[in-house]
Amino acid sequence: MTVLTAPTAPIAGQKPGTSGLRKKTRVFQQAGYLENFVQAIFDGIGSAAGKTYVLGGDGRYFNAEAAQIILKLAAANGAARIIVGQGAILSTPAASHLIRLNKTDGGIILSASHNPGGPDEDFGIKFNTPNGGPAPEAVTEAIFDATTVLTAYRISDAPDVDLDAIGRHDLDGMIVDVVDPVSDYAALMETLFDFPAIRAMFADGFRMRFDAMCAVTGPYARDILERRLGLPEGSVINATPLPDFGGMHPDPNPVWAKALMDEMFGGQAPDFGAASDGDGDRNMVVGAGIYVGPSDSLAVLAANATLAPGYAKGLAGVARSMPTGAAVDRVADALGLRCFETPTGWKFFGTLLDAGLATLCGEESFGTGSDHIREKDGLWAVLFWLNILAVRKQTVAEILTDHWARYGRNYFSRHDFEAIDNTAADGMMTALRAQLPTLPGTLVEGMTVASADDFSYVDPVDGATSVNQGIRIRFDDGSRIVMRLSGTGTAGATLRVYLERFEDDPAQLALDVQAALAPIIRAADAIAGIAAHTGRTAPDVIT
Ligand code: VG1
Ligand code: CO
Repeated sequence: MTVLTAPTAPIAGQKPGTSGLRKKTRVFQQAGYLENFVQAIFDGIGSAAGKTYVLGGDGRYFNAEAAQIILKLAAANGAARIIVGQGAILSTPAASHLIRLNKTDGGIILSASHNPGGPDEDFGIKFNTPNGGPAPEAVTEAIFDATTVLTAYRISDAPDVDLDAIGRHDLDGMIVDVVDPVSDYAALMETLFDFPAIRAMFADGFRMRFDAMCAVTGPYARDILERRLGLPEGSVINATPLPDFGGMHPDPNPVWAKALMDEMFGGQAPDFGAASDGDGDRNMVVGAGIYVGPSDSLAVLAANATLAPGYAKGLAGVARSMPTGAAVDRVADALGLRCFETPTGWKFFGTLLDAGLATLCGEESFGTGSDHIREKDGLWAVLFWLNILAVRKQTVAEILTDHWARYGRNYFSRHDFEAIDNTAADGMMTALRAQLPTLPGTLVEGMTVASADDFSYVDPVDGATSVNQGIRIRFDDGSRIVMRLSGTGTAGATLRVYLERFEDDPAQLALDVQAALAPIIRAADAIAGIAAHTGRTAPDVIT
């Protein structure tokens, strides 16, 4: 077997976004596209020589082929060892855990997360650093820079490795360890949560539905919920990962997980429902007849954290992304915890977690996690909720109602306008930025603008600065609008509008969310001219 040096030329646009490089699958399948980017990862981080990496993905179309290509590139670049999930499957949180557990030099995760999969849908690739977390901006920039100067990639012409066979394999002198994707992750969960209490609750007849959306969490949820915790078989549905996610859009929100929502709001609703996304790092939790918004979920976990054995000592601090609702800030205030506000994307939590400044982190986009790994973690959040329910012996509705009565309620919603023409979206954001200096003091929809800025972040640990992270408009009653363009889409631009209003009047805690936010929704259009710039009068997705 020989190592080939294949001449290549830079391919434009290989710039990682919020979470890795995401493109249409057919783009990734173009000759040299994946090869170039992976070679750039190795070049961007110095070299792969002698290194150990974790490799796996969410099982979407092209996952298996891409894994074989990456193994051959790694071998030819001199990597010592790759730890691969069986069948090239690893959820993003499980990959993060394996990187940390095995003290590897990082990992490569194949996923476009919540984006649909298939030949005409999306594919993605992400590099995680030795702490198990998504590469910070300095690293993704170095990788991008490397893509722009490539002249060749190195690849082995060895035959494919049998990734279905657990055990040690050899690829041109590089060790390939194929491991069970679930067991180490499940063992970690057992150290964090009160499994006996959850098992007793299930044995008592507690009913739960978990919708794996034909994505990667099926095997994890089956092993942990059904096998280890005794949830009746069949409670986990859509549990086999499929290359096209069975045609589902594996984004766990009320719109895309509609079947679960219908069941949870129907006559025979289970006590608890949950869903996860393509790569297993997002979660949606639902009680019988009540939906838990992600910003509220983070706050409830923070307020009840000490009920879980892994967090019994209390939290060092909490962190949320800037657009996320501020419900957790109120819990942090009450508990005397530091609360950090970071740009969108899990990579910004890494330094805080590594420095021990934050224990729990969360994003409004159905992501919650902790310092147990360096990614958000869907099943972890579900187990955390189960632990709380098992100890408090209350319903989800009771827990949420109690929470709002105690801390007040941050009504929150995100409106997404998808696949907008790029020029129109950029034009709108430019016009909005130009207004920022003159907005304060103006009256919109009966509210006075208190401040308006473009969020810049200076990492409190390493001083790294990130600018243009989202427009924030704050009103004098504490309400807020945030607007930013997505960094994970693959077609046109996606405008995200985040709307928030705080309420602590006991008579106003159970309003319909969109009704509660109506003036703020109108104000967003009045200020930014969304309809005028984009031609869109209503969002495509409301969460
Ligand atoms: C979105 C979410 C962000 C999340 C990111 C990756 O980014 O808003 O909160 O961290 O996806 O999540 P953007 O730039 O499209 O708003 V995942 O589960 O897609 O890795
Ligand atoms: Co994801």
